[in-house]
Parts: sequence; structure tokens; C-alpha cells
Amino acid sequence: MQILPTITGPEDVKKLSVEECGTLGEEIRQCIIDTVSHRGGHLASNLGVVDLTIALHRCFDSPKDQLIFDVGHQVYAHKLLTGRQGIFRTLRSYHGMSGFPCRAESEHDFFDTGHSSTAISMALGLARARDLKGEDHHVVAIVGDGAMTGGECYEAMNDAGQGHTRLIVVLNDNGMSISKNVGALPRYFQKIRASASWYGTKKRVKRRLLKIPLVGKPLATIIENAMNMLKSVTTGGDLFEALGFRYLGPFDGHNIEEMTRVFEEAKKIPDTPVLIHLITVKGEGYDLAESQPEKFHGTSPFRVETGLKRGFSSSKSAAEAAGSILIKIASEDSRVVALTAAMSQGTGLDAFSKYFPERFFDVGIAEQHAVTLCAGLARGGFRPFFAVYATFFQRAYDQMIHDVCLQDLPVCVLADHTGLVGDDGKTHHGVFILPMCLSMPNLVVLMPRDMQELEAAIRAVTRQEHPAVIGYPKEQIEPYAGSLDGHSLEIGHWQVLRSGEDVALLACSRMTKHAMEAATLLEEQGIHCEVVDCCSVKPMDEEMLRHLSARKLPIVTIEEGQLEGGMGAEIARLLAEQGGPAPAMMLGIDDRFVTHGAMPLLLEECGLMPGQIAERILAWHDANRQN
Ligand SMILES: Cc1ncc(C[n+]2csc(CCOP(=O)(O)OP(=O)(O)O)c2C)c(N)n1
Repeated sequence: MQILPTITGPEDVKKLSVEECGTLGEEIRQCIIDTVSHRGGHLASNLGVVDLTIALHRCFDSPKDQLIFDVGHQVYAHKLLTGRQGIFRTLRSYHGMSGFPCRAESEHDFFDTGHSSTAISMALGLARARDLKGEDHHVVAIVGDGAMTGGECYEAMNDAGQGHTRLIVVLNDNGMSISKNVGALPRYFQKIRASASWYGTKKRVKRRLLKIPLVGKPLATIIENAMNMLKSVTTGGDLFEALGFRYLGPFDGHNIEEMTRVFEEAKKIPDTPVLIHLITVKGEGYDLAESQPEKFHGTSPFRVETGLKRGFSSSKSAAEAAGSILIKIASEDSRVVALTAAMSQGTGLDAFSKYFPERFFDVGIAEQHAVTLCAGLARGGFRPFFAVYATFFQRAYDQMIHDVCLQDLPVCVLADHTGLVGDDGKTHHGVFILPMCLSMPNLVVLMPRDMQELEAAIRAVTRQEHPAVIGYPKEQIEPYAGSLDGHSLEIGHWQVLRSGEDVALLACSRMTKHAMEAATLLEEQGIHCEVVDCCSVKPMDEEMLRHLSARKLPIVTIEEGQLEGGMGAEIARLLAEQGGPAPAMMLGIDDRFVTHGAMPLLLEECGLMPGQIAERILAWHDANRQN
């Protein structure tokens, strides 16, 4: 009989023997592999923490005890053990189960997360709240070694270590971020991991001693204690001890019995933060994910037997295109260097790193540092390009203002995954990029309509001396609106893609294509649209705005981002300044977080599909004609 279907909540896990927990682990892995192979999602990270999650639910009393998973991409086992088996098959689908912790889904999820390195801060806050209220439950943060390259972890540990707050941090160390973990800290973890062979020796000694009648057990305890003392002196953890944490480890993160013992021990340690170091294997239990953890970190649907993608995906990533363009530009200009924050594959820089290893920097999950590092490189005479998902770039808001724009340095941020991103949902949509950037002085902001314009944008940025952000969506958009006829894109100038005399559609990025398609639909209704590609969102083409006002063309702005502080809002401000009428309509995302699901469904929910844009304009046009 299968065990997993009998698990209705963590209390059922507690009833299982260690052997049964092992079987449960295998069933959970199978269920995860099965589901992700159909729905896509984070595979290797989830397989790696199955045993660890079972051990956590065995020892802690969730939701009274609070489990906080860093990033949150590794919570599939947690979801399966906390009453969500029924919806697991809907993973990442529209109105289905989220791929990340989600408060609306379960009382076992404490925060909706998706960004890295926040769990220790969140857990410390919960622990302090508990102490202020005189409660006594446990708070546990589960943090990966990749996440540990993010500075916020150290801000939180520095703070936690100054007091006597009871808090447990579980370090899930698999040696991997998305790709191989980078920097000095992973080397430090590696040194501790190497000492785990010593730990194996301890286990073997203990097993032998236990076989000796009468004296064996007390002797084993004495020797174990002595070795533990020795271990804390010799096998590392000193960094965490220096930060005020009690360090326990390293332990085998796939040995449920051992983890149970360690967690139970940790629960008894009073008035101090504790860090438990577990060693896990990313992709554990599925050979292909174990041997290619980077490929299976996040995956689209695939065939379990071969690991090959299911079906043919027509949507090539824009990141690949951006990476190739950067290689071309770097081979023409020796000042060009490229940076990533632990996402060289995701942002298309893998090939660049091979062509120009000495001009490529992976800084770990440290977007803030990356931006300020760019400032230093630019001040030193280089042209840094930092390729980063728009959502993670949010981290570096102040660094962008203070270290880059205030200094007016030629740093370029390639904001990949601008706009809605689909299945990953609200933590990952890159919809705040314009509200974030439009108020920064000196900054050039470009939102190219397709891959051809992306290349033109990157080239335009290298020809000038100011900071720049270039945003482009996750999927490549093939060139569709004619070529630039050899003319370079001009910063501060917009391009009319289609002429018309009834209404002007002003759009950027993917929405320019939707505006073109809406214009074709409206043409059939006798409404002639002018379509303007507003790639240069900052500076705007004020001359063209004046011209449109003079022609008394009603203006409709279309953007795939938050309306507050976005392109439409800025156009409205400029029109007001020029004494012209406000835009007739501003289309975009209203004041809320958008859910997860397939892209067309999300765009439809936001009213941004071409047919919907056309309908809204038609309705407005009809209403105005009647007035
Ligand atoms: C601020 C931020 N930058 C980048 C990412 C993208 N990202 C998601 S998971 C991950 C690697 C995390 O590694 P680790 O914490 O070791 O977890 P593992 O997947 O190895 O279990 C990265 C870089 C993110 N979620 N948040």
C-alpha cells in the first residue's frame, strides 16, 4: 500500500517509522518527477530536500512551529505533506497550485516568496514576535548554500547573533546555486564538507563500540562527546560561531534518522540561534537531475526516460539572443564586460563566459553588489553589462540611484524577463521596472519591440556615456515591423510603425507588437490607428508628443507593467506639461500582483491581448462618437 495518499497532514508523518519515512520519500520523489515532467517546474532542488522536509515535519509541529523556506522553489514535498496532494497536479497552472510558498493556499506557508536570501530575516522577525508575545514555539529557516551568497543572510545572522533569540537555521548545502555555487563562501562550505569523511569515521567507531556488551554504550557516548568537542574546534562552523550561532554539523541530509536526532537536539538548545549544516544531493533520486542539476533546476515539461523536452517549444528565450549580441559587441569593444548574479545560463551569458572568461563575472546571488561592482568597473574605464531578471534587479534600487545614476556612469543593466513571466507568477513578474527606473536622473531606459531592436538598443547604449536599462521579455520576439534601414536607434526618438488619423497607439516592448495587431483589427472596423514604437521610454520623444497633440490625435498608451509610475503615467505628465490633453486611455497592469499561469491567460487577465486592446479602443471610440 502506498503511504503518500494516507498523509493528510504533518501529524500523519509523525506516526511513521524511519523505514516508512524512507518509503514515503521515494513516493514523494516519484510524484514530483511525474508532475514536473508534465507541468514543468523546479525539479532538482525539490528532489534534494525530500528527506530533509520529511525529517522537519517529523520533528517540528507545523504550523505552530514555523518553517520558512528560503526562495521557496523547493517546497513541493512540504506542499505534499501539508494537505495539498489534491491540487498538486495543477502545479503552476492558472488558478492552480503555486510553485512557491503561498499564504492563500495553506496555513503552513508563512510568506509568499520567490526571491533569495530572505528566510533568516523573516524567521528572526517571527522569533522575536514569538518572544515578545511570550510564546514558545520553534522557528526554522531552511536556506540553501546558493542563497547564502546573498548579503541579507549575513545582515540577519549578525543581528540574530547579538541577542539570545532562539532560532534554528538549516543550511541545505548541495554545492550548487542554479549552476555551481561561486565565491569564497562555497569554498568554505566545501572545506567543511570534506571534513564530513571524518564524521563517517565517528559513525563507524560508534557502531563498533555499541557491539561491545556493557561498556560499549557508555564508552561510545564518552568518545562521541569528546569527538564532538574536537569537531567544533577542528571541522569548521567557526564562521557561524563567530556570528553568535551554535554550529551543528555537517550531517547527512538524506538520513532521516540522523536528522531527527539532530533536530530534536537543536530544539533543546535554549536562548541562542543554532545553525544545522546538512549535506544534500541536488536531484537526489533521479539520475538525470543528479548528473545535470543545472539543466533540471528549473525545467519545462520533459520525458522522464530521456530527460528530453516534451513537444516542440517555439518560444526561444530572448536571453540567448541578448547573450549573442553581447558577444558580438564585446569582440568589437574591449571595454565591454558582462556580469551575472548566479544566473549565467538563465540570462544567456554562458557562451559569453566561455568566449571571454576574463571579462565575465558571476558574483553569486548578490544583485546589489553586482550593480555597485559595475559602478567600480565603469569608473575604471570599462563598459559593464549586468544581465539580470527584472524582478531581481529590484533588489538594487538604491545602488542604481546612488552608485550608478548619481555618478552618471555608463553601466548598462540588461533587464531580462521584463513584463509578465508566466508560470513562476507574482514574485517573478518584471512589471515594476518602469516605475522603478523612470524617476532616476541621468538614466536611459529602452524597451525594444523585438530582437532586432534589442541589438540596436545595446549598440546605442555603448555609443553614449550614461547609465542605461534595457528591458526585454522572457520570450524572443522575431523582427516584424520592417528593418531600421541601417539607421541606428536614436535615444530620445520614437518610431512611427504605422500611420493613421483616428487614434495613436503608443507602446513599448512586447506591447508594440500587440498594438500593431490591434491596429490591424481596428482597421477592419474602419478605425485607422497610428502605431508608435516608444522604445526610448526615457528620455521620451517630447517632440513627437507635441506633434501628436497638435494633430489632435487621441492617445492610447499600452505597456506590460504597473500603470502607477509607468510609461503612460509619464506620458500623461509630459502632455500636461505641454498643455495638451491627457491620454484617452492608459492600458497596463493596475494596482495589484498578477498570479501565475500560461502567458496568454495572464495577458488576457490584464486585458492586454491584441483583440482585447482593439475591443477597448473600439468601445471608447464608439462612446466618443455618440457624445
Ligand atoms: C534575489 C534572487 N536572485 C536570483 C534568484 C534566482 N534563483 C532561484 S534559486 C537560485 C539558486 C539557489 O540556490 P540554493 O539556495 O543553493 O538552492 P538550491 O536550488 O541549490 O537548493 C537562484 C539564483 C532568486 N530567486 N532571487
